[in-house]
Amino acid sequence: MSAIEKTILVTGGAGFIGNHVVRRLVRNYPQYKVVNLDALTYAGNLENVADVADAGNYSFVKADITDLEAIRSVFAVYSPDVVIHLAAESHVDRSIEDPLLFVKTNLLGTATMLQVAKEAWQADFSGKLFYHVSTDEVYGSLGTEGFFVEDTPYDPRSPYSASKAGSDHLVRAWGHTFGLPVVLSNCSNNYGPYQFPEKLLPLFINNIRHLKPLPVYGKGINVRDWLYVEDHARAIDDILHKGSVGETYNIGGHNEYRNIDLIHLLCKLMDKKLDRREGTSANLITYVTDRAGHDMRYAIDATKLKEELGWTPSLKFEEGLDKTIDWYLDNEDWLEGVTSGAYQAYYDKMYGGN
Ligand code: NAD
Ligand code: TDX
Repeated sequence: MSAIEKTILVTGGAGFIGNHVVRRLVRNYPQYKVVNLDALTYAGNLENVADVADAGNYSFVKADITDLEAIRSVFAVYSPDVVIHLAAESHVDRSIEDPLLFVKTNLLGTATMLQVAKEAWQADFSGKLFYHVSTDEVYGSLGTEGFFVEDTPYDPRSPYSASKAGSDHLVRAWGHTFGLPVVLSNCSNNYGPYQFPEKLLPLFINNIRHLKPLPVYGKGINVRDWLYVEDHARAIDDILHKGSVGETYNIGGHNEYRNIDLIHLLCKLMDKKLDRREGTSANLITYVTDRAGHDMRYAIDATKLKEELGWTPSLKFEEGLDKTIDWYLDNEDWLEGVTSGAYQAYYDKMYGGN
């Protein structure tokens, strides 16, 4: 194995996006040591990173980002040069059920990570970087026109997006006040393998598999801008290596769908793949009460990332969706594993057991 050039601490590396970031760094950069720090909440699963668990340049540490002493010890043991901070509570519906958990994890957790990084690095900030991974939801909700750019004013509207917006402000404050080298990115909706089946696509794929109702919120006319998760991980890699300290980069695929159109496309593809009569999956569509405060439209303008760092999405949506459906159908054990136990109680509470 080559000598270690730097140590990268990834928080939330056992979650959906984190596992793709960890896998990419471990495989593409043998000269980096990658430390995956995760509390393994319901959303974190070590199976997501099982294929890199034995790599010589990888370690896992179970710790909670809100636990100051635990994070101090992780820094003392591993002396990271870079933090890529993904750990968060990430599901909007859960933030409506339990907002204080989101405030704790996303605000206190981020402040704790920032403070410990500052303590550890302040003697010499050169070569150090705190990279904060955030969301387009901080910008609020769009009408039919326009896109979010990096200086769109913040207007978060759910406890989730407000806690992420607050965490972005904390990161900039540590950068401005203490000189901590920070960089941020705000990405649109991700989809792909290993996403917890509380989010739209894996939930609906799983329900179609089991011929269960597909709960469409409101009229299904809300618009999301979808990006394949590996394209997000590649953007994070580009920003880590080529981005400028103090900057923010928006990441998105210019790939907007109304929920109901996306769901019909999914239903059509799944009927074919499961060899079912056309219309079988669409018959499962059930309109349910809308999400409280449901943002109407998100759409990212990623021109800065394209022009400054040369990043563009690699996959067309139809291709990404096809790969994604195949992955969930080929990984039934994973789906069964994460939907056993507490998942059923969550599902019954949210969707009344349908
Ligand atoms: P996820 O919910 O799948 O994973 C979150 C991970 O963080 C889990 O592994 C969980 O165990 C861990 N975690 C939670 N609380 C923790 C704590 N207190 N201490 C340590 N670890 C903890 O989320 P995701 O979809 O992978 O999102 C990752 C990041 O990207 C989040 O910050 C999210 O806001 C952001 N983001 C997500 C999307 C998306 O579409 N999923 C889009 C843009 C930005
Ligand atoms: O059962 C459902 N029915 C439904 O109609 C679910 C779970 C969702 N929806 C709708 C709500 C949204 O308009 O589908 C859309 C997508 O919903 P989610 O998958 O919950 O994603 P969203 O709320 O858009 O947020 C996601 O993208 C931004 C991630 O969960 C966030 O972590 C990320 O920051």
